[in-house]
Amino acid sequence: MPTGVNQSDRMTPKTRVAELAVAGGEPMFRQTIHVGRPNIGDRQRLRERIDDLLDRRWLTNNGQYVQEFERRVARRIGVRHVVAVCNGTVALEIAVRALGLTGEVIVPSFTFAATVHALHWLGITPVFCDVHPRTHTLDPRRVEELITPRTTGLIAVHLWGRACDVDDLSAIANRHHLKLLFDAAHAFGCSYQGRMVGNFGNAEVLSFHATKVLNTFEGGAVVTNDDDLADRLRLMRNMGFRTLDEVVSVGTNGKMSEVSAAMGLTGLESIDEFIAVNRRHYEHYRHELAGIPGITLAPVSETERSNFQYVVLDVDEAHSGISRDDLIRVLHAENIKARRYFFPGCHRMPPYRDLYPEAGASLPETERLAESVLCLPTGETLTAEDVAAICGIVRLAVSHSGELRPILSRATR
Ligand code: T4K
Repeated sequence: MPTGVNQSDRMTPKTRVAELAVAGGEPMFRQTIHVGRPNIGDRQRLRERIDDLLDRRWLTNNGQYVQEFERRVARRIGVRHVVAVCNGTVALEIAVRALGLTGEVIVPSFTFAATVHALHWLGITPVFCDVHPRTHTLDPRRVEELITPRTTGLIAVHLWGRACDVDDLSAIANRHHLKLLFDAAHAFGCSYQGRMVGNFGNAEVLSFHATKVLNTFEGGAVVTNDDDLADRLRLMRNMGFRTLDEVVSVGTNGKMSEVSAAMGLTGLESIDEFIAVNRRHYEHYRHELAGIPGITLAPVSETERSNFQYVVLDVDEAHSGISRDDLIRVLHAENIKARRYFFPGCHRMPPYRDLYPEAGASLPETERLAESVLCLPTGETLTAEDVAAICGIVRLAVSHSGELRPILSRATR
C-alpha cells in the first residue's frame, strides 16, 4: 500500500435492513469514502521536486518541469504536441478558440458542465445531441440530423474513459467540413482501436484535476498532431506572447505552474500502478455486483486500454426495486459518497434549460441515464474489503428494497 494511505475504519458486513444507517444503524464507514480521491504517488520524489523548483526560484511560465511533463505525456500518448494548461476547462476554451469554432457546435448534454460551458462562455451555441445507450458517448446516428449551415464543429466526450465512436464521428466531420474536438478529460491512458486517446480529431483535451487518474492538483492539456494548431494554442495560453515583449495574437493566462507539473511528473512515474489498482477494484466490483437484479456495471472494453477511473452503475428501478436516488441515499448514510455524475444533464441546468427548454425532447437516452447512473469510489485509498463492503450495502438495499421503501419515504417526510 502506498505511504500515507489509511486502512478504512469499517463495520462488519450488514445483513439486516435495521442495521442500515438510513434505518438508524451505525454507518458502515467511520470516515467518508469519496469518489475521486486523488492518487499521490511517491511523496519523497514530489518533495524533492518541490525543493528543487523552490531552490531554482522558477515557479511558472513554461518552466523546466512543465516542459518535461509535456514531453513525457507526449511520449506516453504518442502524439506530437502536448500544450499543458492550468485546468481542463481552460484547455477546452483555448482549443475551441484556436480551432476557430463559432456559430453552433454539436455536443452531448450527458457530460460535466465544463464541456458545454466552454462553448457558451465563448458565445457559441451548444446544440445538444443524445448519447448511445450502450457507450454513453455521442451517438453518431443522431449527429447528422443536427447539422445546420451555422454548425462549425463537434465536441465528443470519451465519457468514463471509454473512447467515442471515433471512426464514424470523423467520417461525419470530414463529410461536412466540420472541426472535431474530443473532450478526453476522463481518458488519459485509454485507447481506441489500439491507438492511444490523444491522437484523434483535430485535437483532444485532457484534465489533470485532482480527481483524475493522473493529477497535477489542477491542470489540463490540449494535445494534437497539428503543428500550426499547437503553435496557436501555445500563444493563446500565454497572452499571445511570441517573444519576450512581442504579443502577436489574443490570448489568456492558461499556464500550468511548476508545482503542478512536479505533481504530474511524480504521478506519471506511478501511473501504471494507479491503473492496476483501479483495474483490480473494477474486477472486484464486477464479481461482487454480478447477479444483483437491476444493477448493471458499465462494461469496459476487453480489447482496449482503460484507466478504470470511473466505476459506473446503471440502476434499473423496475428490476432493482429501488431508484438510483434512493440507493444514493442509502450509500451516503453509510458514508459512501457515491456521485450522480452527470445529473441532471447540462440541458436541464441554467442557463441552458431556459435558453433551450425543448432540448430534452430529443435527448431520451440522456434523460434516462441522468436519472439512473451513479459512480462508486475507486483508487489507491480503497481496499478490496472496502469494495466488498460497498457491494454488500448495494446487495442488501436491492434484496430488501420492499422493506426499505417505507423507511426511505418516512425519512423524506
Ligand atoms: N470535461 C469533462 C468530461 C470533465 O469531467 C471535466 C471535469 C472537465 C471537462 C473539466 O476539467 P477541469 O477543469 O476540472 O480540469 C469533479 C472535478 O472537479 C472535475 O474535474 C471533474 N470533471 C468532475 C467529473 O468531477 P465535482 O464537482 O464532482 O468536484 P468535487 O469537489 O465534488 O469532488 C469530487 C469528489 O472528489 C468528492 O467526492 C471529493 C473528492 N476529492 C476532491 C478533491 C478536489 C478529494 O477527495 N480530494 C480533492 O482534492 O467535479
